[in-house]
Amino acid sequence: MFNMVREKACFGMGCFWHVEALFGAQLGVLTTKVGYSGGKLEGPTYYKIGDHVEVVELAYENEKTSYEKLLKIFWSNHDPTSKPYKRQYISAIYYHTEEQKNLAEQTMKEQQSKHARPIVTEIAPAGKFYDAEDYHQKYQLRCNPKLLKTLGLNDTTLKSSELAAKLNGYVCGMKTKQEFEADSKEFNFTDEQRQYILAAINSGVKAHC
Ligand code: MHO
Repeated sequence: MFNMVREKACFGMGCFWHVEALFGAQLGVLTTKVGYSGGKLEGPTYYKIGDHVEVVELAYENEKTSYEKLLKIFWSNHDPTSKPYKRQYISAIYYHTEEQKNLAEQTMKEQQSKHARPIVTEIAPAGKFYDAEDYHQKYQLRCNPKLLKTLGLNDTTLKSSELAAKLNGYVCGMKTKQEFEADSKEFNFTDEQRQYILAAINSGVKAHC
């Protein structure tokens, strides 16, 4: 049996709540976690983040997506030329392999022609990743306590669950109803869960930061 290749990726694109939802909704992205990386301070927290950056760390399946595809999503969903008022919110790619590094640098060069100002994305090797506090994980999905309960998700499983990553994307409006229907073939939602998710999609509520 062919073993699925699981790879890691790490991106900073400003406030990590909606970034987690954006990537979680993508086909081939298995799990997502928000956290702090890119700095030297040991044990950063949201209120003592030091020189770290808000990032999302994801595990993806190379059969169904690719680093190139993830980079496309990265570049087209934020402004990589903007210099935020805090390092915490910078545009960043923390790579795990030489191949990721090369693709990050190459696509950054290609993207430059789309911008009048220089791209300021920090591209650096992935250092230690510190999980953010539980209340930041799957931030939007957490606002649906009833759904969490029917799915049996708690603080621990919210970080590791593939279903939670997808749902967090759906309830943030990162996918259309049609896309949800197509994706849901992979998951056995109960009718109640389906109704809840569809209601969230129909409400048109988008992720906020
Ligand atoms: N909405 C927050 C940012 C939250 S974030 C996880 C704010 O504007 O302060 O950084």
